[in-house]
Amino acid sequence: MTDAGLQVFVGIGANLGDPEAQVREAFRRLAGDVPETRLTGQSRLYRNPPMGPQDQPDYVNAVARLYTRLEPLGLLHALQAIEADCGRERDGTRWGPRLLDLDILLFGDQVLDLPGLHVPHPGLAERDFVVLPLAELAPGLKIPGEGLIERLARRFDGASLVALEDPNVARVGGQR
Ligand code: PH2
Ligand code: MG
Ligand code: MG
Repeated sequence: MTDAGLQVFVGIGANLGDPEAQVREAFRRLAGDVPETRLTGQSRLYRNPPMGPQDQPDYVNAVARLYTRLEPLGLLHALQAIEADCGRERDGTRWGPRLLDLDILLFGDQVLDLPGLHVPHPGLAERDFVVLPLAELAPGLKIPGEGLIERLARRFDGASLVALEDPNVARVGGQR
């Protein structure tokens, strides 16, 4: 790539099959399968209870940092192709269980209202399983309309998130 493109953050979630393996596979595919795009950071993986309907298994969540030269909808379609490849079937159920969910959280500092794509992700600020991994990965990050990630992170005590690896494990671009 001649220029690095825009910094993008993607939320990863899974709660069916082997959720931890699905999330690790998602990182591998984000690193290798998306054109014009580099994976430059990964948060730890966190097991946590479902938001929404409670009659579904716990989730494993994480956040990835990318640099992409794709347009927003081009990246969205690439992420949907990875979801489909990883076995996701869309039945239209809101907040239902899934093998793999990849959500664009932030796209540079853009605010987008496109068909099927709202950025910043509308639920971002209210979700500890998004805010805390994001704060870990990108201290000092500014969220359009919300301010600093640290301000959002202070709302949560992290009690419902269980990290699946210790903080010293080396990962691409993670903050140590
Ligand atoms: N995703 C949902 C619904 N509920 N709960 C947790 N803990 N993590 C998720 O990623 C999640 C959820 C729909 O996208
Ligand atoms: Mg989604
Ligand atoms: Mg989601």
